[in-house]
Amino acid sequence: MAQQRYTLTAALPYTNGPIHIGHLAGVYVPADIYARYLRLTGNDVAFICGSDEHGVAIPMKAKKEGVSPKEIIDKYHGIIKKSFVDFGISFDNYSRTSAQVHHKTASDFFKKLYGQDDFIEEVTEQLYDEEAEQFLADRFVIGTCPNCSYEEAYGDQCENCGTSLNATDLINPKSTITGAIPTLKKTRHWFLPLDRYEGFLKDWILESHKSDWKPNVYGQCKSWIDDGLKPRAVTRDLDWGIPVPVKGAEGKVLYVWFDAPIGYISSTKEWAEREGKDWEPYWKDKDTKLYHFIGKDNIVFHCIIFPSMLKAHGDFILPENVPANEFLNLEGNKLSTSKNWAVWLHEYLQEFHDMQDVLRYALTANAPETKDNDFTWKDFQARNNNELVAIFGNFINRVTVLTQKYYDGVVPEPSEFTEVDRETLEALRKYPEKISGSLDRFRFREASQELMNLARLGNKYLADEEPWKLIKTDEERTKTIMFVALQIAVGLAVLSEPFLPFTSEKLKHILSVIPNEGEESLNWSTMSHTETLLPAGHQINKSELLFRKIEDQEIEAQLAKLEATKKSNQQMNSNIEPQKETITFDDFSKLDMRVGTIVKAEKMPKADKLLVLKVDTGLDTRTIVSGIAESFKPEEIVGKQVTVLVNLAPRKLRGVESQGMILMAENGEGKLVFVNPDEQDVKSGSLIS
Ligand code: B3M
Ligand code: ZN
Repeated sequence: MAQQRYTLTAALPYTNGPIHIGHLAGVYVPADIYARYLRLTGNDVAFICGSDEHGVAIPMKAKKEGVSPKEIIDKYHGIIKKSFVDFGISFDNYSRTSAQVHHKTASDFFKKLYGQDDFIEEVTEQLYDEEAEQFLADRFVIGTCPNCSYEEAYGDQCENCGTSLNATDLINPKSTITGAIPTLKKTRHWFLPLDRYEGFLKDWILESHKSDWKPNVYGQCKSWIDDGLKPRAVTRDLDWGIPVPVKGAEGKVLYVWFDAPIGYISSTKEWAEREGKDWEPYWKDKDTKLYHFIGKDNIVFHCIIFPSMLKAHGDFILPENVPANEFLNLEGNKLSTSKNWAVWLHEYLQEFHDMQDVLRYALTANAPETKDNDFTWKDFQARNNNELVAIFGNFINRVTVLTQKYYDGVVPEPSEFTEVDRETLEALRKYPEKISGSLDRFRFREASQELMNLARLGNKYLADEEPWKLIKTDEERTKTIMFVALQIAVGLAVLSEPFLPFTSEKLKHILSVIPNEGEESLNWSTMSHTETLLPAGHQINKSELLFRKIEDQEIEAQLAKLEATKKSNQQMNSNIEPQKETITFDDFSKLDMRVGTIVKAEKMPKADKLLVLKVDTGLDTRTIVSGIAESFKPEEIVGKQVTVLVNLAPRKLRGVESQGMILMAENGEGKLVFVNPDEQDVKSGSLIS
């Protein structure tokens, strides 16, 4: 099969903290499965990543830890890089955007677009913190998202609906440095006029990728393009980042989301340099297939902004696909670095030593491929005990122990195959294609279950044929059964590599099928048309267990750890928000708050957090859009009495006019609760004063 060249990128993790299971599930395990699979099927693959070391998140972390940004990036670059190695994420190169090669590549990229007049250079009013004497961009400011009403949107993006924002778009912005209300101050920036690329994006995404991009990705792109794209500033008033390489830009750096995706190109250059390869075909050859593996909050940058940059630049290819995953939650709550609500990879390995593949498998089998999904420790234990141990491990253990016991580890010579033997071997030969079929469509959950089905095939074959009984009465038949079972064992060794790299390596060693230097290894493609994967007479090594059972108390210990985290968060959350600036009685008397009754509730299409409510305010029945979809199901709040601010100016949210606001509070677990008259049945319209 002619070699196809692939460039696979995985989102560059910010070096402002360690990585957790959500990163693995959303981005890195699917990317690694795909990279390993492409290599196993004879392709030329550049699997590229690196640390994202610019952006406001880094100096914020540095300030919090009382160290320099450089110390922060060096600390977390090392921790993250090691985590990837520990979990077998097989990057061909893992670079970092503080590297000189990246500063040069990103600066040259900017200068090319600047030289082509692709930017709009403009002095505009930007948010400014008079106390901190600093402009407020990106995570230096939070406020209400104009698109979905999420109240902790950042200055450049709302993590709730993914929309890319200008800081001045935020409603009720607040500095995250001092808490101050920002003022406006003039400053010069360079803008990428995304509106100029609307036509190109409509053709490239909405037309040519209508059928092959995942619906969750295509849908987000379509709604942004349909809503109209606006110019986005690609420079910042910051002292941390890549200096803007043009005159008149002193004190300014490239916006992190301008430079970071260019980090994929820099990392490819660094890799090619080290390997004595030419990097250009991986980014410029029209036959190369470029795939970006990311989480859903990065879709706008990888499908709208970076492709527009690549298009403007003109030398580079565009991504063939961006198979973004949705988010993984942990025990029913959003994973959160700041709330320490996470399973950190380095901690996992301390408690589940050498069990990387168990986590890889559990995260893949339950991956948030089309919708947010929940990681529970119970499911983790079940996937391990009921599948990896009881099916995969049990099958391999029986085959290898019996081969040692009956034949001293030598693969027996089969005699006549029965119909069942032939059907079983025929089924085995179909598995490479079955699993390929799922992987080619980025269906990693499905692919992992096909792999487990192959182990089920082996288990069932042995259970039906019962060689341990036949050995006493029919030695020839037993040899044939063990021969067939060993072929399945080799099939598992080869086909499990993308999903369970450590187990695959161990199993290849047990079966003694690790190729000598220069020898062709058993590979995916040859399997489907090879009669014999393990010839009679081949000597296997001694058997060893591939997986161990996870006991209930290990899971209980993990749940107790999370409970303790929840309690400490509640204590922390109990520190009341600082009081807002004082208002006069006149200001207060302008607020018209009533008791309202929710008479209808439904989800807002394509917005994870929004519900559209019909509320009887006693004055009328009106529509109110509320960001509570994550805390309540529509059907559970109809009839509820709520406090409504009825004289708030109407606002359009996702095209729906919202006439008022439901007052909510956040309980100690970070869940939203209604601010309710204490559950008394109060008449709708009653004034709250
Ligand atoms: N550093 C990761 C994030 O948004 C971001 C990805 C960059 S990929 C070029 O969490
Ligand atoms: Zn939003």
